[in-house]
Amino acid sequence: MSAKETRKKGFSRRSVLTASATGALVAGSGIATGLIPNGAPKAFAAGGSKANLAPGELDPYYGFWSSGQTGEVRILGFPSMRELMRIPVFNRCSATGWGQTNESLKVLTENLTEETKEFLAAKGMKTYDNGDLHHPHMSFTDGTYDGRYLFANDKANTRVARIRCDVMKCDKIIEIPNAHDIHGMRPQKYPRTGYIFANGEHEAPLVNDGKILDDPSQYFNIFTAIDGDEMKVSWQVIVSGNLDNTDCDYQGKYAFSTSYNSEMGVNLEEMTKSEQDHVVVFNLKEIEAGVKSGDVQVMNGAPVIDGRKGKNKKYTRYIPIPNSPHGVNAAPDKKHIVINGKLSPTVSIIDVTKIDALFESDADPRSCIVGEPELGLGPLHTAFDGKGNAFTTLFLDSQVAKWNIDKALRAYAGEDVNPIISKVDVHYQPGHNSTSMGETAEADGEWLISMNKFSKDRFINVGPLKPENEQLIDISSDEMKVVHDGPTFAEPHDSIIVRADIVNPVNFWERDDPIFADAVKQAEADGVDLEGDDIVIREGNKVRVYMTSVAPQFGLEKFTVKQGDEVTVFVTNLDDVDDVTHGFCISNYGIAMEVAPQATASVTFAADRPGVHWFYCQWFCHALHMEMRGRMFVEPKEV
Ligand code: K7E
Ligand code: CUA
Repeated sequence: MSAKETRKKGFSRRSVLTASATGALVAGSGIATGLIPNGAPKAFAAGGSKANLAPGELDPYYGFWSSGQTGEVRILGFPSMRELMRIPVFNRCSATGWGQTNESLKVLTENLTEETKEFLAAKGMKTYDNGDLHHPHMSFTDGTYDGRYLFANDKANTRVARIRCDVMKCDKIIEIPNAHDIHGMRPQKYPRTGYIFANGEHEAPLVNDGKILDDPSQYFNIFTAIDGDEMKVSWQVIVSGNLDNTDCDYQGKYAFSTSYNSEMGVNLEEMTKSEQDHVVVFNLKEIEAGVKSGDVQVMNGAPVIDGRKGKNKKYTRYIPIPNSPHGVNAAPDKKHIVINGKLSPTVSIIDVTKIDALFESDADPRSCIVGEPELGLGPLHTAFDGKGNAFTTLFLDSQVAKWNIDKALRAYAGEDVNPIISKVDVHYQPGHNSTSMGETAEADGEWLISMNKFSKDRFINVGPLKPENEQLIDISSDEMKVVHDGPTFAEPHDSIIVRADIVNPVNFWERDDPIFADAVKQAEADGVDLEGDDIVIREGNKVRVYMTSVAPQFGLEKFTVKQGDEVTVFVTNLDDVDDVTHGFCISNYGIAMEVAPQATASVTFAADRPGVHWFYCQWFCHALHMEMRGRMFVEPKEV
C-alpha cells in the first residue's frame, strides 16, 4: 500500500496491533459513559473514576496547552493529562531542529518587520530564540471549534503564530507592527475565523525612536485584527489605556478587551490609582467601514484607526469596570461576556444585546452591565459548563467559585439570591481555567482544569524552581471534585479542551505539502528526484546534498564537501510506515533535525571544520537504528 492509500484507508499501526477494532471501541465507550472496566485498579474505582484511563485507552479530548516562557504548545490527552506532544513555536527545539531547519527558519523569519530583521542581523541572529506563549486557541466555524488551526500569541516579541492541526506544526508566524507585546488573543467565533484579535499589552510612543520617555500622553496602545487565513494584519485600532485580555461575541459584531491601566501610569502606584478601569468594545462593522473609507493612517503597512476614548465614538466604547480587570470570557449562551475584576472581588457581566444601544445613542456605557456578583479575592478567568453556570478562578483565595449566571442577573436586579453554588480549594493561586469545549457554544460541562501558578508542597521537592500544578476537577455535579494533580514546567497559562472527533491529524506528510515546497522546488531546479536520487550537486561554493532515508539506512553512506562550502542537506523520509520518523544529526556540527514519514527536511550550514564527521539518525526508528549513519568528509582548504 502506498502512503496515500494508507492515509485514505485510515490504516495505522494501532489498528494492526489491536486484536480487533471492536475491542478498542468497546473499551473506549467506557470512558465516555464513566463505566469502570473489569479488572481496573482500585484507585481507579475509588478516586479518579473516568479520568484514569487504563493503559492503551484513548482520551476523549485533546488538550492544547500553552507553555508561557518556554514558547511552545503542548498536546495532552485529556482527561488523562498524559502529555502527548510538544509543538515548537517561538522557541528553539533541539529534537526537531525547529529554528534551524530551512523550513522552520522560513516560518520564523518571513514575516518579521524590516526593523526587527536589521536589529537581529546586527547580533548575528536570524530570528528570536525565545517567546512567551500565553494563549492557544482553535479556529471556529459557526461558534464552535473546526479543527483547522490553532493560534497563539508571543508576549515577549510581539508575534502571533498559527499551527496547522492536520500535521500539528506551526506554519505561519507574523510580527505585529506598531503594537508592543501581544498578550490577549482570541479567534473570531462567528461566522468563522476569520479574524484573530490581538491585544498589544504595553503602551509606547507611536514613533518609538528614543525621543519620548516621560510623557505618557504620547503613549499609545494598539488592538489588532489579523486575517487568520492569510496571516496578515487586517487593521489596527489605537486605544486609551493598555490592553490585557480579549474575547468576542457569538454574533460577529463586537470584540472586547480589558484594560488594567486606564490611568496610563508607568509605575505601580500610578497604574493602580483609580477604582475603575475599563473594557474597550470594538465595533467590527464600523471599523471595517472606516478602514474602507480611508479614515486611517497607514503605519508600517497597517491601516490604523483612532479609537481612543472620546475620539471617534463609532469605533469604540469604554465601559468602566472595577478594578484592573483581567480575563474576558464569552459564555456559551451566546449572550453574556464575563469580565474578571482581578483587584476587585467581582466579575462584571455584559449583555451583548445591549451593546448596539451604546453605539446608536449616547447611552451610559455601564447600561450593558447586567450582573456584578462578588465571588472572592482575585478573580482572573472564568469558564463555563453550558448549563448556565460559570467557574471563576480566585487567585488570592486559591479557590475556584462555581456560580450561576441567571442568579447573578437576578441578584443585580435586586432579588435576594446568592449566585455562588460552591467553592473548591485549589493548590495554589489559580490563573486560567478551562472547561471541556467551554469557550464554544458546545460547552459540555464534564471537566474543569484549574491552572495553578504554585505547587509548593504538592510534590517531592525539585529545588528552588518548582513546577506549577494543574488540577483536574470533575464538574459533572454541583460539588466540584479535584481528581488529579498535574505538575507542569514553565508556564502554561492557558489551555483549551477540544472533543477528539474535531481534531483529525494525518499519519504521513503529503509529498506536495507547502511546508517543504521550497525544497521540492530546489530539487526540481537541480533536476533531482527527491524520492529516488541520492546525489551531491555543486554550484560554486554552494553544495546541495540530496539523500533519501529508509529504515535503517540513509541513501548516502558518505559525501564529500570542501572546507568553507555552504552545504544544504535535504533528507527525504521514504518510509510510509506509521510512526517511523528519522532524524539527521551531524555530530560536533550543531546540526539536528526531524524527518517524519514522507517529509523532506533541509538544513544549511557552513562546512568549516575539516575531517571526517559522522552523521546519524537521532530518532529511534529500527532495530538497526544505531547503524543508521554515514560520513561527511570535509576536505581542508588548500593553504
Ligand atoms: Cu491570565 Cu497571560 Cu492569560 Cu496568565 S494571562 S494567568
Ligand atoms: Cu532512522 Cu533512527
